Amino acid sequence: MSLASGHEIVNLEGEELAKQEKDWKGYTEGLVRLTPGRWLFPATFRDYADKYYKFKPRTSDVVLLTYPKCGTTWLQEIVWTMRNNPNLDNPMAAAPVNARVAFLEMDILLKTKNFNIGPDHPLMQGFKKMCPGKDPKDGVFLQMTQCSPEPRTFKSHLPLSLLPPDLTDTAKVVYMVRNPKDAVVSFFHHSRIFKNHDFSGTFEDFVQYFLDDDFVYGPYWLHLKEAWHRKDNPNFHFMFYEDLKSNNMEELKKLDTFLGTKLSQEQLENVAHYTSFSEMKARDAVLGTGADIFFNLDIVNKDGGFFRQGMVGDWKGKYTPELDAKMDKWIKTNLGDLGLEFKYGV
Ligand code: PPS
Repeated sequence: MSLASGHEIVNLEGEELAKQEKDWKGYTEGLVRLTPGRWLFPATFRDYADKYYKFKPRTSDVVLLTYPKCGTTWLQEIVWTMRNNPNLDNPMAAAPVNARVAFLEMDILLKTKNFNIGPDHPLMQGFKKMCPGKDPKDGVFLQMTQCSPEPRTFKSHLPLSLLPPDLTDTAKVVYMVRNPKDAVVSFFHHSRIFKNHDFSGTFEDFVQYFLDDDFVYGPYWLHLKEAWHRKDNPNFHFMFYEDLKSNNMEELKKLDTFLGTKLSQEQLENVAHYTSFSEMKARDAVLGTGADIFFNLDIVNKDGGFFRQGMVGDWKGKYTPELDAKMDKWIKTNLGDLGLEFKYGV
């Protein structure tokens, strides 16, 4: 079957599927592979792929893109606060960040047997309020993205080749990347705490999936390269998690210029403080009440929740020397002459 984006989509079958099913118990409806690119997604992607590709961006939209675990939630809170709450007096800020900044393709991650979100769940209540009269069967998160009040700020982890082709001609797009060593450590934790992934293998297994470009949302490099090639587009702002961490105010000023928010120094300081790791962790406002349905609480209680470390260089000591050498080789090969450099922490 061909998608509107031009990709061929097939169900993962046989040994390939068996391997995934052994380690990832959350993909209860199977997986699909896209060509070209070898993108891997839960099978639910098939129902939505064309809707994402044909999504109508608006000139007032700001779209936040990252590969998973590269700091989108942080970016969501920063950009929403810059656009809607620079004086920290907007009552809407009390809502979980995911209810203010819609997550375009979250339907593909939640439409699994593990998540029977009832009509009373806060997410469904939020949907009914934001999209009155709409049928959740047509996509809760897709429609929340469409119905978000203007100016819309929304996020996606999809690669640019699966998003509307006119996206960067119409909307403003911010892409943030994080060094792969920290991103993998963060993704490993995420895949264990979130029931929709439910990864049961070891860290070594996990890294191998990453190196083989063989897990959901992969391949990391193609995702990044598609974005890097747009970096000179005036509607495109490319940034690094590590710079946002080490040079926060400077990066906020660059964002302010790009977004045209024209914030004062005091407002920028409000944003910096409100979106710091400690403040966001204290609010723990990713999904809000009812989040326990998404998380494996045994692992959360033992190893921590969504706001884990929020730092650069946490990967150190997590990789065996052999695994680290493999990772270095993989990074060197893939970086090639791209002209992009990562910071790994001291
Ligand atoms: S997701 O689930 O893919 O959308 O995750 P994402 O938000 O992209 O990335 C999660 C990591 O970002 C860290 N984080 C932050 N770091 C610094 N400052 C702030 N304010 C912040 N908020 C979230 C979060 O802790 C995850 O990284 P790790 O390394 O796991 O702590």
